[in-house]
Amino acid sequence: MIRLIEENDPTAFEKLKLLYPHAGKAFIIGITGSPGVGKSTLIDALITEYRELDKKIAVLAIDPSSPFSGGAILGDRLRMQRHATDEKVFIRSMASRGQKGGLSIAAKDAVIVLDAMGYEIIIIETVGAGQADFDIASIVHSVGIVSVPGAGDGIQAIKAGILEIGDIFIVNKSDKPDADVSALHLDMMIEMRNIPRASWTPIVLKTIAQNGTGVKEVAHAFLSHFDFIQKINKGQDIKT
Ligand SMILES: Nc1nc2c(ncn2[C@@H]2O[C@H](COP(=O)(O)OP(=O)(O)OP(=O)(O)O)[C@@H](O)[C@H]2O)c(=O)[nH]1
Ligand SMILES: [Mg+2]
Repeated sequence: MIRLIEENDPTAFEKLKLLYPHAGKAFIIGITGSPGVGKSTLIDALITEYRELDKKIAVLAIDPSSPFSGGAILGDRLRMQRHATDEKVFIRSMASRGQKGGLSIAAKDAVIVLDAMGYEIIIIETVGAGQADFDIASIVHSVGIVSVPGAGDGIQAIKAGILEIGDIFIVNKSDKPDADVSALHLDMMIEMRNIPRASWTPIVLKTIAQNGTGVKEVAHAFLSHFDFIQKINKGQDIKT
């Protein structure tokens, strides 16, 4: 089905309509950040955490920049390979086949397929965020922004507009110097966001994805955020 969606196959839409009633249960997480910050390594470690909670989990690695499955995507697969034989783990990459903006729709449709198949957690990895041709925040329940320490204040990597869409901020590679400074700086920037009182306050966490340090906390932070938005949705149901 995902292949049909990717190829814009005319039969995909009819088939999706049949799947749609079976979707709507999954928790969809977006993981985004600059190239090389450790998104795939972090997701690999998150798979381990969620498998420990016996969650069925799918990962879609999105590559908006290249029309073909390039090296980066192969890298993604390699980094998550240890889960390849786990039948409750599904890992796939999607590339844009030229149609700009089409990738968001294709990814949304792929999520419906995975959701209907009973994947309880679906993680979408994408490079960068807020890009015109791939709007991750509109597809997922929770957005995790991955950055690394250093590079000046560590925030330079987080471009304008990204701060607004993040629910969980992850300072990965915190084995490197100045991780605390970067985390603190993020905390300050979030505080300045001037968030309404009743809404979710973003969490900043430090990880060393390579050896799994801090990843359990990230896994639980996402689940807490999902709980939070479900409660809000229920509250809205009661009011209306
Ligand atoms: N020192 C250190 N290196 C890490 C850590 N996590 C990941 N790396 C390394 O950083 C490099 C990039 O990791 P990836 O997981 O491929 O990063 P990515 O963000 O998915 O990269 P793209 O998908 O290409 O944007 C690899 O060499 C990893 O081994 C960490 O916590 N500390
Ligand atoms: Mg990657």
